Amino acid sequence: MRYTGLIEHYKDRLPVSDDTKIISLGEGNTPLIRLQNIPKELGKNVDIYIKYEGLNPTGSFKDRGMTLAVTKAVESGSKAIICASTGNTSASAAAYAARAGIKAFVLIPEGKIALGKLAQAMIHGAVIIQIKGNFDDGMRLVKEVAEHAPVSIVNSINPFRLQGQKTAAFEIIEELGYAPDYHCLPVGNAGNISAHWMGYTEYHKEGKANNTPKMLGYQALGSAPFVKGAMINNPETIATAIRIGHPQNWDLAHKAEKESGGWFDALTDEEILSAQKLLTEKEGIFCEPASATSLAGAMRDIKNGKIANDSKIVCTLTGHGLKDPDTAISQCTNQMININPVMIEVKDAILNNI
Ligand code: AN7
Repeated sequence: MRYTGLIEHYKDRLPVSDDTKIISLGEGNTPLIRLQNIPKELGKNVDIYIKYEGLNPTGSFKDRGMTLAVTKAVESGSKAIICASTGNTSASAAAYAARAGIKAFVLIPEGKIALGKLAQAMIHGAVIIQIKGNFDDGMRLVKEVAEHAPVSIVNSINPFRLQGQKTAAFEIIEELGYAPDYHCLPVGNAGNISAHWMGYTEYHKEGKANNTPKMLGYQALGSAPFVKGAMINNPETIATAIRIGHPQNWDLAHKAEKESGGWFDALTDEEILSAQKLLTEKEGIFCEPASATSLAGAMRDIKNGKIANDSKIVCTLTGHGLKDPDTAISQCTNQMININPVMIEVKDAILNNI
């Protein structure tokens, strides 16, 4: 059967009816890739699977929640959506609004969103409101303005976002035939970790999985309110997607941590970037910096024994590497070889480097 997106696929588990007009770009159904080289280097016996959410239509996991949030906004008669964003939500909102024929307003922190995400929001025709402030300022403003203007909020405080995103857990259980022992995610607003926990517990209660994973939430050290146990006012990290100090799903994320027996921890920017590079060089998988936080955390906790030997681990890679070309290029030291267009010089370039 032709795959036509996650609402169609999971419509019995989502708040839609036969009359609902579905706004979809074919999101979901992303690859689960077993790592082949990195686990060997860790010196432990573990199975690590990557859920490659960067292969969603706009290049991030946000599409899972956005398809449902926009579908429901349109169903309720909304002509405009709004969000604050570190980038990916704005790209996804812009694309789904275009698909639905409605308007998208996106509030982004000036100078702090990756180039690919900005290009997406722009080309899809969103109204881009740059603020001299960070994501948390934008989120506060969005909540305020939604009480005074006819717009539907599509940030993860919108419960339909989490309903859509829970389907990633369904896909993992269906593909593996069981739930993993650990599920590692990068955490910003903590919508995704909360949504995954909803998905895992839903399937577990129905006997579709014998177990539930421990949920491990990894943050960037300069932007780690869950690790600190309190909100942070000036979050900083090179992983701009998760440069968030006032997470919007505080209680739900703590519920996921406690009920699953998981934990939060933080990684330095250096650890995050080196995990991103390791994935590209050893496995051929390119994700954006924030996404690599999940693998960076998993690797550290495998090495230090917090993650038990013989475990099955899923790491979500939330966004595609092409989202942030600047950060990718800036950490590469590859020497460019400049030549004249003659065969002998190409041959020399090969023989000198093989
Ligand atoms: C690549 O786009 O918050 O913990 O405004 O883009 O569910 O917030 C992005 C978040 C992880 C964190 N990885 O997910 C936004 C935004 C990537 C992201 C997260 C984001 P949540």
